[in-house]
Amino acid sequence: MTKDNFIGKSSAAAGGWGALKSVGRQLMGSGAPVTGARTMLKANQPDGFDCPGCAWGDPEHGSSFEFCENGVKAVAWEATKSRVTNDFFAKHTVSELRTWSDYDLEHEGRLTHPMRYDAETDHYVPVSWDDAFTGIAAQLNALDDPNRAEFYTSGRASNEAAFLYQTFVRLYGTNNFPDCSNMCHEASGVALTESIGIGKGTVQLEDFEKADAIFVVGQNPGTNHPRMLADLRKATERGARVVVLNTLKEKGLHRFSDPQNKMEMMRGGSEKTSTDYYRPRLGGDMAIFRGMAKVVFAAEDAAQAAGKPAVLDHDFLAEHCHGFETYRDLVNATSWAQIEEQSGLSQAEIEEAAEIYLASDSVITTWAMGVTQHRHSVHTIREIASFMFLRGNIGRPGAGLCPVRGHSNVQGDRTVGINEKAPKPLIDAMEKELGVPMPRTPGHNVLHAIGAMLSGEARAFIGLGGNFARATPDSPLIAQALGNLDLTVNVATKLNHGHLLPGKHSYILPCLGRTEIDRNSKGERQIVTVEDSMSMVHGSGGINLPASKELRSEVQIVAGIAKATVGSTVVNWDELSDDNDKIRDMIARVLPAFGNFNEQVRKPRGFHLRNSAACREWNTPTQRANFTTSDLPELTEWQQAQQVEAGAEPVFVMQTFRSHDQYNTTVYGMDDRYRGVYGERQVVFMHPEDMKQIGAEAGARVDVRGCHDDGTDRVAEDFRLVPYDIPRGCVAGYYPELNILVPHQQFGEKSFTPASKSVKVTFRLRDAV
Ligand SMILES: Nc1nc2c(c(=O)[nH]1)N[C@H]1C(S)=C(S)[C@@H](COP(=O)(O)OP(=O)(O)OC[C@H]3O[C@@H](n4cnc5c(=O)[nH]c(N)nc54)[C@H](O)[C@@H]3O)O[C@H]1N2
Ligand SMILES: Nc1nc2c(c(=O)[nH]1)N[C@H]1C(S)=C(S)[C@@H](COP(=O)(O)OP(=O)(O)OC[C@H]3O[C@@H](n4cnc5c(=O)[nH]c(N)nc54)[C@H](O)[C@@H]3O)O[C@H]1N2
Ligand SMILES: [Mo]
Repeated sequence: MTKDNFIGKSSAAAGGWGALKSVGRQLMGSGAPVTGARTMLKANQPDGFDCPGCAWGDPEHGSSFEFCENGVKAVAWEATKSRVTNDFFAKHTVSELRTWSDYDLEHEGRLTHPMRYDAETDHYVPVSWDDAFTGIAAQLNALDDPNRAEFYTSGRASNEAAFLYQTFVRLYGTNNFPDCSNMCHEASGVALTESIGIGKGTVQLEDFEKADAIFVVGQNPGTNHPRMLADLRKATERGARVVVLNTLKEKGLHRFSDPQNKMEMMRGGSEKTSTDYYRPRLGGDMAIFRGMAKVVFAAEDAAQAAGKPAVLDHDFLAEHCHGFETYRDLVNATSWAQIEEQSGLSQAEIEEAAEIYLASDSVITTWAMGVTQHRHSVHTIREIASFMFLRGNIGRPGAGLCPVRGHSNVQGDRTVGINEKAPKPLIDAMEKELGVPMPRTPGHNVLHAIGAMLSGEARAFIGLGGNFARATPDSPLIAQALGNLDLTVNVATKLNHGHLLPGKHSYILPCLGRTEIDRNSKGERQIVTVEDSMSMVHGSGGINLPASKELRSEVQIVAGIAKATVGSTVVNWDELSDDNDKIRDMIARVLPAFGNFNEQVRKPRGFHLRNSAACREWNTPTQRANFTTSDLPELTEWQQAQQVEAGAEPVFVMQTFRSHDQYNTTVYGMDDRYRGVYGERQVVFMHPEDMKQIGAEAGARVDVRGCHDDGTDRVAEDFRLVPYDIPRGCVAGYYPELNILVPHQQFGEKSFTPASKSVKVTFRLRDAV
């Protein structure tokens, strides 16, 4: 496909031959087809490593290799034979590398040696581990206040690395823990804590086999949680209803052809992954759930009037809930006109969806970024929880709330202490364990860290994985801010743009990946642990030889920085980092939910961390499940966009999401097969009528301009328009390219999550070329 012909046919179903072909290409491309295939067979197996692709749960009895195209991509990406050597850094200056694309940088392969930035030559030069640790410690200890350092975590870090990291950072003296979760499921954590007293989902994988209806809201599992498709498909096959709310018609949410099913592959068949599909406007989900609640209340009134059995679960409401009457009044006071306008669905469609809820004894609701990355996300999730309370759809088999997490251990990192809010029970337990005081003042989340960097208050940044520079909103501002720091450190497997914005002192510290064998000083193999979206904790041990002899585990790197910075009087870093069992013993002492951690984690599928809300125990201030007290937003971003004066440039609401060929800021390839876009990522999907309105044809070149009014001109230049079946006034395009348009001042109420699914933009046609 040429650049001028980038719009093509999309696949008929998710999975199938297209997925197998793509897997073949990935394994060949990694330069190691045989090892690659062998490596894949150990993904998500009891004696293998946890797939770094997503946080979907593993089946209890799944002994055979679970097929997942994007899991293969994630593994092949890490298990590549390509290497970034010291010669590579000698050949290219940092300024030159900054002009490379994300794709080109990561395709150079795995980092192999610790590097230090030399400002005079503008090159990264090799450094010994000890010199790197001492250099970092000198900068950290030179700061007049520990709160001037930011300690970022991306969600691939293991429980052991994350726990050690939070121990070090708190001993150093701060709670500045910005992490990827702040840009991801933070709204779920905040909302669920308020509603049910725990910031996690309440269901386990087995519940998907028991649910009568599953509502899948604002997520694209075909690309981002492919193993979920098999569970949705099984549900529709046994007659459960799978109701999708998604702004787009996502391929994987229609049909899935299972590459493990030989008969189906032979006849080119596929099965349904959903039974009912609704397409709201961006940010319209809260209105839908409120509309469905109206229908439930109307059904209850009708049942009572007719002397029929109640529709509401009155026992659950009386015994377990707080604020029911207030919620009912709020729902009754909300007009259908407002619900219809915000959601973009008709009353009849919402009634139809609500009837499915009413006809189902057990309901699960799942959601991801389409729900969490809006201004009113916390309110939307509390609305979802309230709707589920009405019929007691929580804490019983086949029913519950399921935020589907992103990174493979983002949930675990939070459990073991990566939390800028410094939870009191954790700090109390840490103080007891170590016998020294720990900071209790809340630290910085991602947006606060950005603010502190922009104002000059922050002087140091350490990133345990991830790509802070590209994942965050307002990327050009962030780039500038990082470059002004005294110290930047990145612990990473591959080179990315974040490493190319060095502060005065800068280090790249290369670490082992999940797929690699990790041995301690005695040569004993070490395992790490992770927690999935269903609160299952399991072990992960690599099987491949490390990409370079110089690599260290994240645990060893954190311990190295810690020992050099805070010394070993309180914590014996050498001893802990030489035996992950000892770290796990310490975790279990600090967090009793881990019980006999070392024994439990060696069981084939690990163990389940007890979830209070799933046991109908509510750790909220009211000791009950709390109904929401929020009104619908006065105006959603879509409604605000409609309010432009006649004759003015039309304003659109844009969501920034993932293509089928990327992992967050890692771009695997330039295609988005399920959406029919090939060889091009600078695209914006738009309704054909909207294209007519701005005078554009398919493939037209445009500049996209942000509308946030703060004096900063935000322009994404030279994007191509793709006509697409998407609600009018809503557009979509890929992150991270479009992060340039996401204003860091526009964020979720209470969650501080950048509102990257509701960015107001306008379009200018570029001159025809
Ligand atoms: N292969 C692969 N796997 C991944 C990732 C990856 O990049 N690549 N990323 C991982 C991470 S960190 C995460 S957080 C997850 C992300 O998983 P997803 O949440 O599936 O990620 P997005 O691509 O952002 O897709 C958002 C979906 O929500 C829909 N949507 C957007 N706005 C709205 C709205 O207002 N209402 C409704 N109803 N729908 C809306 C979009 O159309 C899209 O289908 O995936 C994880 N897994
Ligand atoms: N506009 C917009 N912005 C978004 C989003 C969006 O939907 N739209 N989504 C947000 C979400 S949900 C998330 S989670 C964030 C993601 O933000 P991050 O987690 O910061 O970003 P990633 O792209 O996942 O990080 C990729 C880098 O991680 C490093 N890496 C990979 N594996 C390992 C490992 O095992 N160890 C270590 N130490 N490093 C490793 C590699 O160097 C790689 O370059 O982005 C957020 N930003
Ligand atoms: Mo995420």
